[in-house]
Amino acid sequence: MKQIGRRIRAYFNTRFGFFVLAIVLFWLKTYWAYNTKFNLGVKGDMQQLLLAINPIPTTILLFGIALYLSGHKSYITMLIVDTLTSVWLFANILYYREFSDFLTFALIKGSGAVSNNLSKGILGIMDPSDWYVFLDVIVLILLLLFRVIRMSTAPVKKRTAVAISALAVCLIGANLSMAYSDRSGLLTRTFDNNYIVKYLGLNAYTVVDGVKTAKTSAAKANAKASDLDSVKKFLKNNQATPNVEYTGVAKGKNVFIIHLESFQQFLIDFKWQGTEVTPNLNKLYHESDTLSFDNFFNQVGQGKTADAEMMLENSLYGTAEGSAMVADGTTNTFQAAPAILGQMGYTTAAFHGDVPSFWNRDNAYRSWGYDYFISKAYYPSGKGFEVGYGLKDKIFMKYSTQYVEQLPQPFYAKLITVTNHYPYELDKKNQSIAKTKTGDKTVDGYVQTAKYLDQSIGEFMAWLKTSGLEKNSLLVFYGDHYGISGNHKKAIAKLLGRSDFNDFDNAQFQRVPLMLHMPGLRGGVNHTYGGEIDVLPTLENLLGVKSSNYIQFGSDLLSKDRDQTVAFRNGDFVTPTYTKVGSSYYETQTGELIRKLTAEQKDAVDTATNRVTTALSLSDRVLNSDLLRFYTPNGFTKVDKSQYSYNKKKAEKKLKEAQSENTSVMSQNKGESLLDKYITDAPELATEGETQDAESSSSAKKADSKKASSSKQDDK
Ligand code: GP9
Ligand code: MN
Repeated sequence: MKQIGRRIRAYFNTRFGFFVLAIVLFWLKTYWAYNTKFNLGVKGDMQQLLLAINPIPTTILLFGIALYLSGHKSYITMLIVDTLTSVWLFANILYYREFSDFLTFALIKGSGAVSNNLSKGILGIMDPSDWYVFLDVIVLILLLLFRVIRMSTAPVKKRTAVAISALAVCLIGANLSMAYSDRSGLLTRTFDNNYIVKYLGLNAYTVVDGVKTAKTSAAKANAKASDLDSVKKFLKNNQATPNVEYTGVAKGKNVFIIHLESFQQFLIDFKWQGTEVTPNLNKLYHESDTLSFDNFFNQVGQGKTADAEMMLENSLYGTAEGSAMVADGTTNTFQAAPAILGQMGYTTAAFHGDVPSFWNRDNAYRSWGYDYFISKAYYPSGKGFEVGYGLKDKIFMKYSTQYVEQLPQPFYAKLITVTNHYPYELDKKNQSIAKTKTGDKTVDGYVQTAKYLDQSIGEFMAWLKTSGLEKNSLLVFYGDHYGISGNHKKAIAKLLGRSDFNDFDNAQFQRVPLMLHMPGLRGGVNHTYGGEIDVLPTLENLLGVKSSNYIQFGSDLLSKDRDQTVAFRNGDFVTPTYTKVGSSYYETQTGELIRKLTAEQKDAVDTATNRVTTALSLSDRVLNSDLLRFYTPNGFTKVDKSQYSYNKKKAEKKLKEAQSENTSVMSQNKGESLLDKYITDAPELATEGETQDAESSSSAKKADSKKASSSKQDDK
């Protein structure tokens, strides 16, 4: 026994032995921190495995630097690297506790929000066990100080050091490919910092973030005010006059933006086995006080939901590189809908039953001027409450109203649903229509989740009536992007009862609903061609806001002189006459492929192409170079991000205080909540007592999410 002990000690007395010990300790403590200090949403065995092993490659690489040095210097370097990486871990633990997200260079560099909020409450948010992350460093120092381990001066061969670094690089590669097999597009789509940490580890995340920041800040540093001139000129030349008949008709009304996840236009009035899939939305679509658009297209790129949000609330396109909410949401200057309306006296709130870090919403929403961001932690949790990316829509809608009713009116509230998201999974109890029978697994569950979403909207609308809110609210419903991608042409053809489905059809299939509903609104189905970029100017006109004051790329959909070229993010387009897909052109009305363009046709498609590419590249320039910082619209005050915090306790306190204004639904109901008037058939809520407070049920949450499917790659 003694001999074994002596051997181990002798091993640790070598430099290589000490190196191994330092790595093992660092690995263990990081894994402990992952599991106890963060909520990374690990699902399935593969993710568990990756979480366990992902600290190893980068730790070997970083600590391995010390092996290139000789004698004491080597040990000291190892300890310095260990300390620095531990400080980084510690800082992230503190930041995460407040923001449920990881620190970014952009935050550290640019925004006052971190320093402001962190330094203020640093002691309050610190937990004594946070300090355990320094234990390994202390243990190593003590072992050396008390000579339990002696520093070895015997050199480590250069060859060995190089081999160790090479091994680390190979391991990083292996880690990355395993991560990609579970989550395609992990680095290109950069959904969520939590994902990168979960799959690749905190240190790898830091490098990814550093590279991203370096790339974006170079473009921003070189930009100047005059770069906006071409943008302003383009917008001026392409401006459409808003429709005066609608100007200000919704002035002062509450605004609800209802984000219908992955909801396509073809679902409207669609029947499966003789039953309407979405009767509630169909009803809204046809109501005389709903303005519905049947040639309205989604225009998202890689950023999908994030692109839709960017267009809807800023009238700027998502960038070619992916989610601009992620790349620019933290640091850029924006003049977004919440800020515009907030400065007109509106209370603004976004609602989403997922973690706030997804698509960097937590930071982007601050830059957009949202007063409140009601995310996952604000909602109750319980067995079966979640599926896929978050809270099930019926539960989400119901519990959103307990905050909606507290918002001082008028308010602007955006509710982002999520159950109708790929891979369209829903438990038996919540299914109320049979799967379609195309034989394509990705496609066949779509009607089930769409129906579920529709029912949640029906329940929500009923509550709006009960609470009296419907009378003084304008509701904007929109589908964010396709649910069934062009990779499923055969199944789509079957679903639509057609013999074939080609690229042209797929371009037309990008239609999503847009419905504006308000009692007294002069409605009807409008056939203008437009897209998500046009929603904000349309809304602004209804609310009596002058869009021409802002840098916005869309135009009022009700305008009589608007250009109806709808740009897709890849440069393709649809106009009422022509559709461009890649290098092919089609007649939009007949779907006929144009084999040889006439001179007139060539002229028309060239004009459209030019318009589309110019708009996209100018919009990209605005975001990539942060050009809005050089322009403050008349009467608009630049958003001060540091003023916003989405901490649950703070938000609830602020809401409570706001009740004295007597303008919220709840205060007008003598301070009584109207939540119990909300009628839902959500089976999860059927037995009282199952509902628990969000924070007290993390174990239930973990158990639940473990059960959930491990593969949630987006359908590309
Ligand atoms: C996640 C949700 C999904 O919070 O909004 O985003 P998507 O995958 O549709 O872009
Ligand atoms: Mn989406």
